[in-house]
Amino acid sequence: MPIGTISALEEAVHESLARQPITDIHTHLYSPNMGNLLLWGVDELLTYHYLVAEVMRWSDTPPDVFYGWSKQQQADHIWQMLFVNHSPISEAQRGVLTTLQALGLDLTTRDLNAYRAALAGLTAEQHVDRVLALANIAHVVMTNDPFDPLEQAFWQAGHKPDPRFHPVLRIDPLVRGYNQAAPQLRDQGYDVDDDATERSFQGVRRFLRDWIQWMNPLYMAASLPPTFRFPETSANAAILRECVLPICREAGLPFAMMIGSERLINPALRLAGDGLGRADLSSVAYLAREYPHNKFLVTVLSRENQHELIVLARKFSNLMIFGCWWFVNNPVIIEDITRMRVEMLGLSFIPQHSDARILDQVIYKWAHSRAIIGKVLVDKYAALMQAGWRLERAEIERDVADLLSNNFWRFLGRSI
Ligand code: RAT
Ligand code: ZN
Repeated sequence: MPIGTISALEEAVHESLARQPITDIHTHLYSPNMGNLLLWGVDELLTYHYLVAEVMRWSDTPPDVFYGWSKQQQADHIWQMLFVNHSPISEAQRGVLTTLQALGLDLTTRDLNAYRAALAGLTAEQHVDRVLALANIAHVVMTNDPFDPLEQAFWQAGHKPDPRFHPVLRIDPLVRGYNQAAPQLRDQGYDVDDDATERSFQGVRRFLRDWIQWMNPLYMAASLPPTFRFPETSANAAILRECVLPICREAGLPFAMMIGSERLINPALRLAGDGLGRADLSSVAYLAREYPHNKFLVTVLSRENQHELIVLARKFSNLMIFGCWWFVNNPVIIEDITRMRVEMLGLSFIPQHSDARILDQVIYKWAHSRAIIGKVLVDKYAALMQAGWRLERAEIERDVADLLSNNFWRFLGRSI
């Protein structure tokens, strides 16, 4: 039976979005059997680097003093400054409230110790089950760093992640600062030079092949600066051309480029100290055009690049745009970007990823994004109804499944 009224449409869209299990295609979460790498709980939630940046605007405590405190002291300080002394209305602050509320905690008490106590005693596995159920997430895509000794110990011992958690081979050092990465490659037993020589290419290709075998990743990924250019006469570009692109192609893996992050514009803030810049997307066009047998997943950090990226996706089907990344993951910008994407690409994109660093955050990141995606879809379907198009509920469910899960798996060429 076709949908007849706007309120039936609203119900169908919001219910489809709530019921559709999500594939979260970019997170910083880890399988629970990866030990301390997986962060979760109230103190981690409060010390999220987005909130560290925000607390520094009110606090007289210098960053190095703050970072010298225990995690619990840091969380106490952030709670006091951002939640008690001022109303928590920024997106990252509101996210803490959405999360605590969904976990069943009473926000009227504002009793941080009670919130800590309510989660103490849970195992990581129990908390993973609960949080993924609350957020309705079926698949979590990780960010796995082959230069991290903890990750090396896990993967090289042949361990496998929980089947809901999928690896991604993250290779920033190779394409962002190859010359500094070379000694680390030699430490891992790869015979490479500091510069982009034939010996380096061979060593890096062997490194990538080995890690693909150990991890079995869904894709390879790097965060790139606004100054990223390709082609270019630099070691980074040579490694991309001679190693990353051919190995991605050989292994059938997309290369995810997250473009626009400027590392440590305020180094004292550490992880909270990165900024952004507008990227030159003609390099993305070059890659998509000149490497038609490679696939590219792309997201951009600058608001100013969003429209241009959508235009590129219209031109190249080996380019899949995804998510509203980091500084554009705010309601006003998510809505703007999602509307533009729908209007120019229909349903052929991946609207969101959480970028969660703390397990509990997937609750708020997805609750907030689902509401915005729902609002945009209701508007667009309502316009179809007005034009005389008869919409079936099953068609809405199909479209929502494409957005929240299937477009990703189809692009990878894998079935779930
Ligand atoms: O969003 C973030 O937490 C950033 O710090 C980055 O990790 C970014 O998402 C990235 O993947 O580089
Ligand atoms: Zn990220």
